[in-house]
Amino acid sequence: MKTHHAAVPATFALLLAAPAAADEACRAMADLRINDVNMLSAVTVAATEDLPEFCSVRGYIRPAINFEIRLPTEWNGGLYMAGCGGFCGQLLSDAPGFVNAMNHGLRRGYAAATMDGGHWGTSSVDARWAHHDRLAEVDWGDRAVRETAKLAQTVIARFYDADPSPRIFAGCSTGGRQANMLALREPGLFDGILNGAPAMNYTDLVATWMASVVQANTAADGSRIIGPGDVGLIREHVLAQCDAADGLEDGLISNPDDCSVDWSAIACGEGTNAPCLSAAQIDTLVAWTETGAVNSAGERLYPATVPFGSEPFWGLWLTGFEGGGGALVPVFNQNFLQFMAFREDPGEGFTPLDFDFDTHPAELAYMGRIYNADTPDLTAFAEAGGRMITWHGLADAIVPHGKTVDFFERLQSAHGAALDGVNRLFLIPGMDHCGIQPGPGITSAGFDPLTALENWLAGGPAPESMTITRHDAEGNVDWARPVCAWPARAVHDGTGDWRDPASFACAE
Ligand SMILES: [Ca+2]
Ligand SMILES: [Ca+2]
Repeated sequence: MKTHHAAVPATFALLLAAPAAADEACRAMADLRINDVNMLSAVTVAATEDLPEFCSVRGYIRPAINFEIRLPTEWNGGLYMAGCGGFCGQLLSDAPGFVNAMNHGLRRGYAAATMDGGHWGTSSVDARWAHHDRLAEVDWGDRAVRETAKLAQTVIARFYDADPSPRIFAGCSTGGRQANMLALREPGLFDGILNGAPAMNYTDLVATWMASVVQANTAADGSRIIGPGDVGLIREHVLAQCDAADGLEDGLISNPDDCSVDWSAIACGEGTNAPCLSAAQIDTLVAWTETGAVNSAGERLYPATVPFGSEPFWGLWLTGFEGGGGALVPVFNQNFLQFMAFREDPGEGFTPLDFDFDTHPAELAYMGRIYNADTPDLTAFAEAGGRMITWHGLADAIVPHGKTVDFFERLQSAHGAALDGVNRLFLIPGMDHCGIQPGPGITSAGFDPLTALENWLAGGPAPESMTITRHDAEGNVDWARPVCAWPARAVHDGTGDWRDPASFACAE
């Protein structure tokens, strides 16, 4: 990619390298007059060990979409925009790592942009901002991303006197929902999209499915049935039954959908002294991992369940931690039901236990039209030349991969083999939601879909595999292997060292 410099008036051309001229070009961005946009500041930020020198442009798109655009002095010609997670609500310009983090692109020389989803919240699981506020809900639904993306492209064109290419969006979880939304509603806005763990049907996932998870783990007296003290036993038992079932004893459950767990060996019986699970706890596990969200007729309301192998991550999502904290799913579910899920907010007082699986799912349709990006039709995105890489951890207990696999099966029915040239799915063994928490698999730091997307956008073939790498606590490579484009899987050759990627090949 070419390197560009900030466009400065001809008078200053001889001073191009001088900091004063670059700073003047930056400060001029604060004076741009753009419809519906209030610029607040534009300042040059000096290079650090972590980041190159950039011009930081901050402001808001009316009424309340706060954004930051970072324009590096040494520009690679592209745009990298990051999505946001959960209910968003904070401008996380310096989010670390790769997930919903614009600096990941800035480090490679992209102009970078991010936004807060169109409202302020105390955290990404706080939805009080949505109480009787349809405009804020529409902004969170898609306008915050779309308008920030358009604004970033305008500001880039003014600053560098060139349009960005390629234009890349990267998001995970809600950021993945935003990725799908862009492909469906604004197919020409980005050339390439990195789509992680997409929460694409927010109403069915965060209202219906999460309510089933919470109800299944709540006893008649309101107490939690499975708590943090039970997870170790469950985890050991699941691993013992599922690790080798994928053909390789490596501490990872690479095909969680192919394993079924018999709980009887750890069920409490008369006179049991060993650690064991009560009948109620086993009922909860069966509801979480097999039954899922169902109505009173037994019909499945969501095509995913808690995957086997996700137990190491249950503290944060499902059960809470020893000593407190965690268990975000009940909080997330309750906030969504109270303030976001229904056309008329039931508000405080409505709890996950009030969710009725026969009547409430149909009442979610109104807000679903605002939030959901679940239509298996990438025709317009393909016609615009779009390329997407979708990735999902196979140990994700809050946005389980089953929905993404179901969506890809529907995409494949709609597009056939042409799907491979537009959107490729990578299912990553042992990975937590968005690769956030360390566990038996890798975190988001252990793979690099951005390079794969860059190569694809530069005219290379659609990616067939990527290498995932696990590092130990000292930072040395523990193991590495290919992860293959769905529906292929990395298959072990039966004899080689499983820590060596050469021992695997992609096969269906
Ligand atoms: Ca509302
Ligand atoms: Ca295994």
